[in-house]
Amino acid sequence: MRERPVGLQALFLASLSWLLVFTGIFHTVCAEIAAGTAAAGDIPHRRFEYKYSFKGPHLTQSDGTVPFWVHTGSAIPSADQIRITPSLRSQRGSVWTKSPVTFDQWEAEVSFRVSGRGRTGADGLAIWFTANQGLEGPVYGAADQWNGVGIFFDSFDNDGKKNNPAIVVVGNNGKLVYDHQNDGSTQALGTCLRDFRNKPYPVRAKIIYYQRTLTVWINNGFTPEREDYEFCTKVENMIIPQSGYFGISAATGGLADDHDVLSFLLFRLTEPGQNLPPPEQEIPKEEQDKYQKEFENFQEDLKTKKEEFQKEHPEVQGGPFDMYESVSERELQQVFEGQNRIHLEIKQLNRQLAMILDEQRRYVSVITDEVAKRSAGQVGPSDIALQEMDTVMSNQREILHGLNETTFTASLKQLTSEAQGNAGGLGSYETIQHFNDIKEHLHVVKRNVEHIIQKNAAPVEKMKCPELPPPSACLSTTPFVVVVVIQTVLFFGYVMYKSQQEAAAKKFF
Ligand SMILES: [Ca+2]
Ligand SMILES: [Ca+2]
Repeated sequence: MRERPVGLQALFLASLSWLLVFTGIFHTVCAEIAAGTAAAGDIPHRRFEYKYSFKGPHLTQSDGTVPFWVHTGSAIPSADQIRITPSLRSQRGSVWTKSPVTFDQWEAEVSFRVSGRGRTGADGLAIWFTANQGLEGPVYGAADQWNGVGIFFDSFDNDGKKNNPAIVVVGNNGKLVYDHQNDGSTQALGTCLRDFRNKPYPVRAKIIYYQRTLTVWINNGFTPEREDYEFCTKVENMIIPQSGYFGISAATGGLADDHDVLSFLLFRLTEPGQNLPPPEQEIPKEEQDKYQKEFENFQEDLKTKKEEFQKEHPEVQGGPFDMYESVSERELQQVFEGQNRIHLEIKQLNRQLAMILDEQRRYVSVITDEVAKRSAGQVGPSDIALQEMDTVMSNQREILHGLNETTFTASLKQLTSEAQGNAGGLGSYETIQHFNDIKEHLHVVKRNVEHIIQKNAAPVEKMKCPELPPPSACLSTTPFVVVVVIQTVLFFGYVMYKSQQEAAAKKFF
């Protein structure tokens, strides 16, 4: 009969494995179809281009320049941002990539702050992609008649239509002169109203040029979330130069704002199915030498500063870094050892208390049994014994309760004394005191219990002839009462005898 189920099981397993294989194939096919759908969709490959990017916290080199970028006018790079203009009147500044971008689809993420004390500011900030660097000029600090595209963050309402601050996209083939008086509204390819001034967090703009469409997304600086973008505008069928420079410029006028750029990150976009860009080529020898020199300068500087420090502080051995390290290491070591000691002592304490608690519980359970038996089987004679038992019981309960509390108190006291740096002397003394107290209590309890048992043991023998209750007035019931009393006494005697035997068997003394 066992053969058949095994055969059935094998058949079942075989069909299950085939099912799994088919499911696997089905899933693979589905995944491929899904991938195909995705491939046909719009998710481009994205690669970070460090040569067209900058970001803090080490934005500048020792000579104050930004690697791969040039800056002009009022622009001042520092470690974590580039201040394109300070909030002073009639300032113009800009930063531009040193080399032109040679790929035609990209995504730029720009993080900046426009801040000023006035309710309105001026003039604004512009992000550029142009065939040439517009190093100086009247359009937000950059050259007019540009060839390419400018995304303008226009703070000041020149035409008085109460539609500023606004974001405006203006394309130019190199011939158009910017219509400043109308805030470029006659030339705008796309626009959206956004207040980008004086925001708690940096404002972020994401500008994507992909499949001949320029899209602008804005994070309005109310949250620190990086991906919290809102759609601003979209320009379709937009032609921009094959190769060009990225730039950021800003200008102030009669009113002034600080225009600070925190980061510019550029990503090259490649359509799915197209060949991925070749890996980054070696940095040219000239640049390599320059960065090597930069590194050597930095090391030299560090060495000089170390020597100066040692000259000024000859008492410090092994340099400042070694000293700080050793101090922190020592502290850590001390903390570690202290914690370890506390942990061990608490563990030991817990173990001992658990043992005592265990013993206590045993006492209590034995006494409870005894009391239960007595209250069930005894009539009258050992009320006093019962009372004593109750006293012992309540004592026991108190001790148990006390022990439970002691577990925490002792641990706490131990911890406190350790923390106060008493080296555990006081703590251990108190602990010993506690244990002595507990021991004493236990002895008292033990004596009490012994006393009760002895006291009870004696009456059991004597109680073979207990005092009979006063004869009832009703004669007819007398024989009945006598029988009942004799039975009760016999029963009680038996119970006592049994309990003594049990007690002896348990050997808890
Ligand atoms: Ca304006
Ligand atoms: Ca306006």
